[in-house]
Amino acid sequence: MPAFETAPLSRMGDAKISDAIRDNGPSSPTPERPFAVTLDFPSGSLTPSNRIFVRKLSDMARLFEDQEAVTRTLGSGEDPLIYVGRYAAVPERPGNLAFLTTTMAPGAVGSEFYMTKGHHHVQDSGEVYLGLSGEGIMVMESREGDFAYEALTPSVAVYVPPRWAHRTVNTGTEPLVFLATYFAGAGHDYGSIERTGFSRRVYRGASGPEVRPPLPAGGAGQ
Ligand code: PAN
Ligand code: ZN
Repeated sequence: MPAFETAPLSRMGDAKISDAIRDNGPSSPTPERPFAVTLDFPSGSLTPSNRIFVRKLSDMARLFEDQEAVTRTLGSGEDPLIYVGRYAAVPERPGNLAFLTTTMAPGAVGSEFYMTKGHHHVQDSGEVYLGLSGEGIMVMESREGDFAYEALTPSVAVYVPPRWAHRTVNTGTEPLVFLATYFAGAGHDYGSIERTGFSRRVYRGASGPEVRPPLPAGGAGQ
């Protein structure tokens, strides 16, 4: 089995991902009036969408456990798309509620399923996720070291309390699509997860997904 599997872009929505940027993209004018967007559940397309961002393997290479598989794949010239995010046009400032969809390809790096980078919010605040399509797991870990996980599937909403880092994992064979909404002034802290990681990862096991700590070198998951 190849270390990486890629999803056809046609199943990831219509984003022009080659032009996509995150966080410094052009913003729509401040919406001072109510507005509505249309969600396409199977792809995560948001119409109209404001900013779009993409994460490829090279954007998050250090986060996967199997660094040999990462190096092998990037060295061969492949750089698989892991996920795409599409924001509604809400300015990221206190008082507003930001919301966006994420569409994650199915696949794995070695035996570790594709996942988001994962983050804390700079200003501790809660967040709600709603599963729209596909099958996934959210792993969450508090600043105090408590760990929890929940299945994220269509029609399931998961609440992330303040002070809990969160990461989403696609455990299925189709794109995982979900909506998230959060305090727009919260900010995203990726650095602490890059440094310390989560205490448990999500692996493709013989009889389904396994949420567990990495095994010692040489064991499964390496
Ligand atoms: C989500 C995430 C999104 C991408 O909207 O930002 O799924 O994951 P990363 O931000 O970890 O790359 C969210 O939790 N926003 O706060
Ligand atoms: Zn978040």
